Amino acid sequence: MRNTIVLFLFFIIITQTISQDIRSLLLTKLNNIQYQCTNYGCSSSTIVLALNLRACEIACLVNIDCRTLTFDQSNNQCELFVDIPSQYGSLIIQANIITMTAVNNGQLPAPMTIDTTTSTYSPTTTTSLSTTSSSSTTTTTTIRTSTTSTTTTSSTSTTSATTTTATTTSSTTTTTTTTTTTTTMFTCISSLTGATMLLNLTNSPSQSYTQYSYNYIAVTTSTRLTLSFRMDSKNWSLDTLSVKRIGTSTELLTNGDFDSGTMSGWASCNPNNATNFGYLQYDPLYTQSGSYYWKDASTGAVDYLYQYFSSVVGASYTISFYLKADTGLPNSANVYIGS
Ligand SMILES: [Ca+2]
Repeated sequence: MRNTIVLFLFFIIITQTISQDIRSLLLTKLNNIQYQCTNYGCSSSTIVLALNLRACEIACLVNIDCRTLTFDQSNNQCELFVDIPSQYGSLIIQANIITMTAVNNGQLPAPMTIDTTTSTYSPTTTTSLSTTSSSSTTTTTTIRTSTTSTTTTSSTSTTSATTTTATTTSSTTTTTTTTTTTTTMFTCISSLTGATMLLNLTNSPSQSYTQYSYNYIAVTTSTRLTLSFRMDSKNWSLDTLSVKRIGTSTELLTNGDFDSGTMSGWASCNPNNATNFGYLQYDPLYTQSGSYYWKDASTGAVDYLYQYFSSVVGASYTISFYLKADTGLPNSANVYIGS
């Protein structure tokens, strides 16, 4: 009878040993990745201390329910999970953490999205992570980074026979990428909205100083006269501008002939970054009046020259100027009044 009991116990031990021996797990290894349960539906985990990853693997193998493990190389903490990441939880990048998860029937788990929630990874970098399971099957998981705000909350519960400890860890990582598109609107262009075009020359042939004259009825108390030029490789010459209210002799432009030798009264701008844009030129041989004129060889795009003059709403004005063209192409000359 005593021998029978001993034999029976021996049989139980053998059976138990055999059942442990025949359990095998095919694990996918993810370096620097931590599995976290982020769903209250997942089962509680078990934390054990393991000397190394191999010991942690064995601990998982011995634990009949273990299907996922994480091993922290910094403190040898081995955490065993019942679930696999594709069921509950998520994978996050975490240095020194190795996550191994079970491969069922030789099938790799479904591709999983790994959230980057640590600042050690550049949020603008896209990295591909390749992992190899023990059956030499390779799966590639793409780490996707987000430029929007992301919040990751993880919770871990540890339960023992006598005490219950619940630890909830929340971490929030916010990555914000702001793209600012600055559109510079030069006042010399914006004020042209609603202006009246007096002159529009495109690819003009060369011409000597030619006077242009227009009548205009003012609609505002301050009226702007704007001239726009382009001539690649050659130049326009502008001189002797005049604005007078019809019936009077008072010149309303300041320095309309440029012969103060300064830009007094005038403003110019080059919003399109053209080269060889216009400038005040001293050359008595090529002026229409005095010694100075406006020389403009704006290349690649147009530039602008403008001046405001006082006006009376409803009153009529005569605008005149002299314009000379060389033989550069392409070229354009436009004159606007108003606004
Ligand atoms: Ca002049």
